[in-house]
Order: sequence, then structure tokens, then C-alpha cells
Amino acid sequence: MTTATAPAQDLADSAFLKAVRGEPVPHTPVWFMRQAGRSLPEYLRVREGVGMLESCMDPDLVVEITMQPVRRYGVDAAIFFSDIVLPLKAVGVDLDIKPGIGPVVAEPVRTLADVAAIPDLTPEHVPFITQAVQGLVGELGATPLIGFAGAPFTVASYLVEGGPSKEHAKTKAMMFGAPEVWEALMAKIAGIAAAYLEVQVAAGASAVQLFDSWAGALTPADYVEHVMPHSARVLERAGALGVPRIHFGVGTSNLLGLMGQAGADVVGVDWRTPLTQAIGQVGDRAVQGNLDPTLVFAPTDVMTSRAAEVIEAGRAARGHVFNLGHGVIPSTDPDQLARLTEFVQSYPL
Ligand code: 1CP
Repeated sequence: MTTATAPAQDLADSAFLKAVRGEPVPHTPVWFMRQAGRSLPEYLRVREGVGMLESCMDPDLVVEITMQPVRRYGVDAAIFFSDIVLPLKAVGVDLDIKPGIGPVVAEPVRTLADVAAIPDLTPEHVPFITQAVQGLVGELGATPLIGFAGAPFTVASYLVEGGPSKEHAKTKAMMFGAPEVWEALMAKIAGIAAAYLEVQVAAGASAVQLFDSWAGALTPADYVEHVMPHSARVLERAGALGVPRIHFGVGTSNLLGLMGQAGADVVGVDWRTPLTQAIGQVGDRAVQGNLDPTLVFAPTDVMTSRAAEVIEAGRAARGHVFNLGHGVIPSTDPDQLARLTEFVQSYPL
């Protein structure tokens, strides 16, 4: 007599969760940062006339958009469709996500009073997140859902600058010049991020990713002194939930070891750092990455031969989850990502 395996066991046995635990995998698991979004015609269709934040707060739409790349590519994990500024919006910060720009904050944070005016996040602020995650977990079955939050430094940059920034100058000016405001702001965001991850995991997310996209702007010493303790607090609270934690940033060649030590099970690596070098830095941890996102614009054989190099390099890690080195570029041809997914999943290990 054959017994069907329980869905929870199938999920635990998924290639993604095995890889992050450092167990042998049937194939290298693959998903793509920003796999949902503007590169997909089905995304553009459902988003017609619906604002970005509005769509993040509509559970049916979140389920649909999160599922789109899973259906199309058969990737090994889903990433919850939301944005790093969504929890701030949920607690009442006046902000919007403007098309072609990104998050824009109406009244940038400058003083202790500004920080104190931001409420802490409770599950009551985000019932639509709980609903969307529960709906997704039902649809995904054995495919893990990755929940996420923005890390304190990256979220602070939007709050202090008031919008996207290259230099993060006002943010770093606060960090260097107004330490008590900085500490209060980082502690506030860390609390919101951790609470936001707790909501997602309580509703059924199988793993979490902390996006510190702009941490690469920092020297290691400044990262250690002003940022790492706050990210570590978020990762510690996520770890207490028993789910694996991925920690990712861009341009973080000099920070990868520290980002692991902050409390990550998996360190995300952008494309600028050779994976072999990253593995040396993170020690006994899994890695995620790191194909240059522009390689999808190259001929397919060039893209796949470079993907093969990434997979081969990943063998030396405790575990390897294949991804791009940053998000999918909106003009990406989805058919190339389909070929890339197929290539990674059928690559003999
Ligand atoms: O209307 C639209 O389609 C807006 C484009 C868009 C999308 C699709 C934004 C605005 N955010 C998102 C979704 C999103 N954001 C996801 C889920 C999609 C998926 O991965 O499949 C995730 C994980 C994020 C996280 C996010 N938002 C990060 C961290 C990841 C990264 O790319 O480094 C950051 C830095 C943001 C801020 C943000 N939101 C949107 C934009 C254009 C930006 C970047 C702006 C800037 O350059 O500072």
C-alpha cells in the first residue's frame, strides 16, 4: 500500500528548504528576486489602474501576482508580493510608491519627535497580509513561500531621504551626526520589520528574507557599529520562529561575512562578488545568487554557460539557492527566465 506524503512533509522536503538547511538536493533550487512584477504581461494586466500600495493591500491580488511567476516558471520558491515600505504605510506613515520612481515619503524623518510619531506595528495593522499569506500557502502546496522585510538601514534611507537615493547622504549624516535619533529610528524600524516578519510566518511563510539592499554604501566598521546590531535583532526574532533567514544586500563584497554573522542561515550575494569568494567569507552558511541580471539579455547559450559556472561554484557552499544577483530587470524577456529556470533545475549535480 502506498501512502501519500503529507503536504507539510513535501514542503519540508522541497529543494529550496533542503538547500537552505545544507542538505543534499535533487536539483539546485531557483527563484528570482522581483520574479513577480513588470517583466510579466500578466502582471501588467492585473495591475492596470491599480496603484502599487493598493495592490499590496488587496489579498486576492497579492495571491494572484505572487502565483504568476510560480505558474509560469515553476520556480522552487515564491516571494510574497509586497514592498519594503508597506509596513510603514500600514502603521500610518504618509508615503506612496510612485510609478517609475519608487517609495516617496511625504514628511522625511529628521528628529526624535519624528521617530516617536511612528507607531510600532501590531498584527491588527496588517490583516490583509495574514489573509494573503494564508491564501498563498493553500495554493502553493509544496512550494515554499518566502516572506520578507526591508532591513533597518535600507528602510531608514527612504524615511530620511524622503525617496530613492544614490548616496544616502542625509541618512549617513544622521548616522554620524545625530546618534540618538539614529539609534531610535533604527530600533523603531527593526521592531516593525520583526513584527512584520512574525505576521508572515504565523500565517504560513516558510522562510524570510531581510533585504538590506543599500547596506553596500557602508564601510564594515560603520556597518558593525551603527547597523548590524539592529539587523541582528530582526534576524534573531525571525530565528525564534524556527524559519530559515536569508540576508541580502547589493554591493556588499566587504560585508558578506558580517551579514552572515548578523544571524543569517543564507547570505544573498550580488553579481559583483564571485560566488567562490563569497562562500569563503560566509563560512558554514548557505549562499543565494548570483547571476548578473543582465545576462538574460545575452544569447541563451551565453546565459546558460554563465549559469553553469554559478552552479559549479555553489557546490562548495553548505547549500546553494540559485538566483540573480539582484532583481529581475523590467525589460527582461520572460521566455529567457523560463529557459534559465529549466536549465538550473535540470543541471546534473
Ligand atoms: O508599479 C510597480 O510595479 C512598482 C514597481 C515595484 C514592484 C513590483 C516596486 C516599487 N516594488 C515592487 C515589489 C517588490 N519590492 C517586491 C516583490 C516582488 C518580487 O520580488 O517578486 C520586493 C521583494 C520588493 C522589495 C524592495 N522594494 C526592495 C528590496 C529589493 C531590491 O530590489 O533591492 C527595495 C529597495 C524596494 C524599494 C522600491 N520599491 C519599488 C521600487 C522601484 C523600489 C526601488 C527604488 C530605488 O531605487 O530606491
